[in-house]
Amino acid sequence: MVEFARALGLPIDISADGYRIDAIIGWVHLLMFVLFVGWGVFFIYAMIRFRRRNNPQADPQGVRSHATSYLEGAVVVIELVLLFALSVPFWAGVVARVPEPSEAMRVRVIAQQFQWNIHYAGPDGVFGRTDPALVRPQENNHIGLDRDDLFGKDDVMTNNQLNLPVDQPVVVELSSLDVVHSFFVPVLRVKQDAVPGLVIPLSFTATATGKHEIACAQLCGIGHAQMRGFITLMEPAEFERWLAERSQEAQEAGPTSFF
Ligand SMILES: [Cu+2]
Repeated sequence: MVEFARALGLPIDISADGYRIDAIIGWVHLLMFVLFVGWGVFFIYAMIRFRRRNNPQADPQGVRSHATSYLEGAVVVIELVLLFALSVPFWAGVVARVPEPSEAMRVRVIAQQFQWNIHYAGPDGVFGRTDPALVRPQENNHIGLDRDDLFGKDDVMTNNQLNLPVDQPVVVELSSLDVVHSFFVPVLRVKQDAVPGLVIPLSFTATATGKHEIACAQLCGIGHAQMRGFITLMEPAEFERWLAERSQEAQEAGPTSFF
């Protein structure tokens, strides 16, 4: 079923759980195709069978067979199977189950008209304090990170570039500075609205290195189409090196320097 879904033109899947989404997409499309063909054939049959030339007199009693009721019943059963055998277990086991802080790497993604702000805790693993009063777009501090905070000194910030390690669970803590956006990475099969005032976690495990696109999947204003970021998946050692280097640069450049 996964292969069937791919044949429909889905992007490559580099997420540990992505195959389950693809299976749902495959089943839904297959069953909708059967329904489409079935109802189409029935429609044509009814037009020919009950054409006016052969039925000059209307039949007030109408259909006597229960075949269509059974068909409707079968459709309901199939939809219940799709919902309770595929979708609900996936939601409960993957989407709603966010790994504990100890078993996953955490990164903050703060959406904004029209860019993705990324905040890494740095080598100490603790996010520095952020304060709306410290937001300085001209200094590239879009999220108000406090560099004087003990935990904030080694933090790393990037714009529109999310670097992550492969083969380990990642939790993205997603929020928004202004309006509703949606964090969409097709190759990871994740899509989640970013809602002002909420921090919404989403998790995935990437299985292959490479550079892919992050799209905003919620019309968020005049620059929505330009709200495009990139995700680069790296070997864990390479990622650790990158993070340490950027953290070092940030600390050497002093408290007013942001990248
Ligand atoms: Cu947006």
